[in-house]
Amino acid sequence: MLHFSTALVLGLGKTGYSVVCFLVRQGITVSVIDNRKNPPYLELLQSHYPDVSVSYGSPFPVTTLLSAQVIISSPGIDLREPSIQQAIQADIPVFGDIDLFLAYVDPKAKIIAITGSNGKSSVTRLVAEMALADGKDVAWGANYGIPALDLLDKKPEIYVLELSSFQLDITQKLVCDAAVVLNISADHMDRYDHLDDYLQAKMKIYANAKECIINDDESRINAYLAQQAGINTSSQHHFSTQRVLAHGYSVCSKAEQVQLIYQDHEQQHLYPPLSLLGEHYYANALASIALAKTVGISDQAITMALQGFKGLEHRCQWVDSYQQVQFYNDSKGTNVGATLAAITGIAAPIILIAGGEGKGADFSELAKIIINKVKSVVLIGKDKQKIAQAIQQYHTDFPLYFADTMQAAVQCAFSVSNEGDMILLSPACASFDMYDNYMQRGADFVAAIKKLKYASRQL
Ligand code: UMA
Ligand code: ADP
Repeated sequence: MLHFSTALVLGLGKTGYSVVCFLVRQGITVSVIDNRKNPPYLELLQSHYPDVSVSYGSPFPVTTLLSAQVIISSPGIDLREPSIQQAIQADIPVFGDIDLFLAYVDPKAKIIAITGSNGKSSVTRLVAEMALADGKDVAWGANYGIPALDLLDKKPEIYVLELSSFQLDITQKLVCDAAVVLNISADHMDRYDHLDDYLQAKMKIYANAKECIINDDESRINAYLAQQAGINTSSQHHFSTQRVLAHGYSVCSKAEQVQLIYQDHEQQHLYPPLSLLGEHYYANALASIALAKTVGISDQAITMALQGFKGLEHRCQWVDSYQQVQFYNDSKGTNVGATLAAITGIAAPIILIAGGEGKGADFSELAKIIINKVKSVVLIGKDKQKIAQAIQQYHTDFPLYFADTMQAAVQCAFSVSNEGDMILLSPACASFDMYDNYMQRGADFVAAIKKLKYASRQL
């Protein structure tokens, strides 16, 4: 258990506010500092916790940090900031909300931890559905939805936590029952100096996990694990969509139907695949089955959840069709890896709407494969020129269009479409340059499709 009587919280967003609420209830004196003058949870804090002092500082003043007993930092805050580094050098404990969660969670509860570049929320939700189908008390959240500390009140038997690399960066010691790194592709390259630093942050999830679920198809993950002596092989459970594993979770074909299979030398069990678009959902389903089995969820409940899972909104979601053109919303495609998965999963010919805040990404992988299935690209947002340059480097005459709003992008995509085409919003970028979040961006896309249909009815 951590012992302190005062704490300095960095950042007053969702995490910071949940930390304040939790610590005040424990009788700890809390103060908050933010780089923004008007942080998102300021009003709520002032009305519920008027005694908690909030200050503003950009960068965070070293003196404030050095006078703290402990510092609890929000995931969005870059730990490379010099004042934070000075506090760490001065041996002031700097940790995150997940450390607090772990210090206070009932030790009998099972904790499942999920990370990866893509698929975290889908797998978190699917594992939670499996637990629910088994009649278990389950709470899910962290990077997805409810902050971890707010889940403690529910006192469930099982916690399913989606953890971002930022949360893993700041967490000092993550002890959990089962963990997975779903996949690794470049993301948040504005926060990491090298892809290896990002990989290392993600791989921390396995360090103190009782059971490690491993994606055999991911060369970066396997190369990293091969160099580590720390992970006990008897606690490893492998999955692959590329080959049938003699001992593990795989995809197979039975009676001309795709099935998911678990087998070892003693047993074999078949599960139905998810009825969702994209082969990446095979991987998500396999990882979810493996996680669920390690915490004792029954095969029957796993099967029921797989059959009933409809996927999450804004992830490769079919929206509508108009004049034989199909529209897909993949607004949560916020990095190149997710957009590649969407393009692979959706039938050609595709008209792609992409762009936004690129987070320092290299778009060459996207540019290279675009020719295979995509017939034209409509670019929006802050990094539209960067994506255009990447595409033109590989395909000089590729049809590129530019739009300033989602409505204009949808209209443009539709104007160059033919019957049978798929218009896919999968930005490969974050939404913050144009929207509050990816949900707002997806909703704007759906609204733009409605307007397009409505406008033509008015003619
Ligand atoms: N802030 C600073 N300085 C900074 C950055 C932020 O002062 O350099 C302040 C902001 O002014 C704001 C507060 O910190 O007041 C925001 O903190 P935050 O950026 O850590 O965000 P939270 O609102 O606490 O939300 C975080 C996650 N956000 C990030 O990691 C960026 C949420 O994930 C998560 O749901 C929430 O904690 C609860 O656990 C969102 C996200 O975009 C969905 N995550 C990234 C992703 O999925 O790719 C990692
Ligand atoms: P995350 O929480 O990691 O962002 P989500 O489940 O919200 O993951 O999905 C985000 C995006 O990644 C969506 O575009 C989705 O279609 C795509 N995606 C989901 N699972 C995978 C996967 N296993 N591999 C690649 N892309 C994926």
